[in-house]
Amino acid sequence: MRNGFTIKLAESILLAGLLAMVGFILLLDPVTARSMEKGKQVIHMNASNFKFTPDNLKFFRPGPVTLAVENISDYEHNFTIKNPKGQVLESVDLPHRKKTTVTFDLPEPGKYDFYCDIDSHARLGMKGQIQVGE
Ligand SMILES: [Cu+2]
Repeated sequence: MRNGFTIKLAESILLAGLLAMVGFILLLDPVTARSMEKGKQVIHMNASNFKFTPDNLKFFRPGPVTLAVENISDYEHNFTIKNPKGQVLESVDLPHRKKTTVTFDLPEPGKYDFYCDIDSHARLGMKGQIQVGE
């Protein structure tokens, strides 16, 4: 009876620890956690003056990505992404106070730079990177 209780208690503590760990990982890095889901990957991103949030995304493998980019500022912005060779993959304007959905393929492992192509916004910090693979 006493031993059974002790084992049950140890199991409960172990389980609680595991759940806490999983919760912590999800809290710590929601983007990476979400990228582990199968199928279509939809990531929410904010565009403001002069920053994308998040500005750094990682995916384990190549594939299609859908970004829901919300321009939370009162100014026009743009989302342009280049492939690892520096060629423009996709470029969409982001009307102010609106959410714009953009879908593109990340065909190969590597680093994909994205930025706002309006005036000097990228130089002011409106840029980021998507990494595919290790
Ligand atoms: Cu901009």
